[in-house]
Amino acid sequence: MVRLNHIGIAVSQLPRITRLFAILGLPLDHSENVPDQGVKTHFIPLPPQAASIELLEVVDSEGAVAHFLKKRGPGVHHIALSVGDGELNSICETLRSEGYRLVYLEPKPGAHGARINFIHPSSADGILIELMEGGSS
Ligand code: CMX
Repeated sequence: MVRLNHIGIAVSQLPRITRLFAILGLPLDHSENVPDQGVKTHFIPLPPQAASIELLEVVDSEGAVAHFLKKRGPGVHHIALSVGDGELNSICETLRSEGYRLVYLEPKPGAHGARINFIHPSSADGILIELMEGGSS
């Protein structure tokens, strides 16, 4: 079963946006470095904790989010969908065989210990879609 996991927002002023969400009753819950992705991720769970808002703070100026911020400025960066355990490889294979462009040849490690890959925005109507398998949230 596929379900929404999080919406990733590229941020340039972390305290400014976390203050806004805190005022709205949505405090930061979990922060984690994901060096492979060039970011520190900060998760704001959404009731009933089925999905999160993920704030993406750049820690690698050569990473994908740094590039996005330079080109487009802060804003919604991607949507993330969780797939069932053991389904990521076959879903990626199906997508490839249907002509969709995936960013990685093989899934990589993401936040919460998940395995991740991305559908390139050029084959998803301008939306970067992260596919996730496993992980603690
Ligand atoms: N959403 C929509 N479009 C995007 C985009 C995004 N997040 N990022 C880039 N694009 C657009 C670019 O603006 C460009 O558009 P134009 O051709 O119209 O100018 C187009 O995609 C192609 O860009 P590109 O030159 O091929 O590649 P980029 O260097 O911009 O990188 C991408 C695009 C998807 C390959 C890169 O962002 C990537 O590798 N993403 C996967 C990793 C990632 O995003 N990690 C951060 C999240 C980590 C996490 O959640 O833990």
